[in-house]
Amino acid sequence: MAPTANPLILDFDRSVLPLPGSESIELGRWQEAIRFGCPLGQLRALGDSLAPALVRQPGVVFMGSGDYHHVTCLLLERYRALGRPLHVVVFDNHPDNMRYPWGIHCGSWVWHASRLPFVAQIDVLGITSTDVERAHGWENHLRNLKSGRVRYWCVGRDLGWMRWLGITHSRSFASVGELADAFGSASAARTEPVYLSVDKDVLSADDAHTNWDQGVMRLSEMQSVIGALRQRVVGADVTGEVSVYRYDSRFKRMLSGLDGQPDIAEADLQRWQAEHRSVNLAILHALAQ
Ligand SMILES: [Mn+2]
Repeated sequence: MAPTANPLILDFDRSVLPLPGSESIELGRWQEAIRFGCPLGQLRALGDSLAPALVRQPGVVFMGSGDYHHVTCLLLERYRALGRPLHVVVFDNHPDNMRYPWGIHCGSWVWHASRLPFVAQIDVLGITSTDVERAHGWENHLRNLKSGRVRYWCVGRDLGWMRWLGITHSRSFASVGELADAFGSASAARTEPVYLSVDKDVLSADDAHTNWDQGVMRLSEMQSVIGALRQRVVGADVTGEVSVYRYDSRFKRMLSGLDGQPDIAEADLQRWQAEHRSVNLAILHALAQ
């Protein structure tokens, strides 16, 4: 199983500290083009340049900031050749299934992934963002929610508007514990290979700091859900590190400025990146046990 091979760091933003046995690919020159979002052609160009490095089926792929979460779509392509339907399990505080008219971005990649013919279902676990509530409802892609190909697993959100539209597969729970129990029973009988994608913004600030709207899941809760899926996992990636970047492009500054990311002091940055390294080790441990 590939996830037990050595970790691979796609080093766009110098935020991922080295892990045992990790290899790193320097991608700083791609940062401006790929970070936050890009035209699909640009993502394909990155895919072409990474192809030789991905042939050897690396272990867990670490990509840095959640601003690179759309790179998951490239990594998923490798499982087309499996010839079996893939179950994609995402940990994220946001649905990442939003409308975005300028190509693909970190908040819309789930929609793109749900259109891949070999992806059977995408479960997004741990959402506490109000992106899923009525005021933002129209910003979500609805067809994949209605078909159940994409399912939101939220905590403390009001999904009443979805029922009204006939979306029944997405649910909200009072706690992560209840969510994990329900997801556990829903997936217990499944046998498809799983691709796991973790955005650490799903975690509570007690476990890891992000410079971004973060969730309430505890690391131990995430580890036990991952542990239950472990036997089926054929590939995985992790984002959600803290990193700072100022775009050359005014357009990207405007779009990402809308997301209100605050500045971070250098001392905090180093401390938080070390904290993220322990979380990365915990995720590798949960997959390897
Ligand atoms: Mn994400």
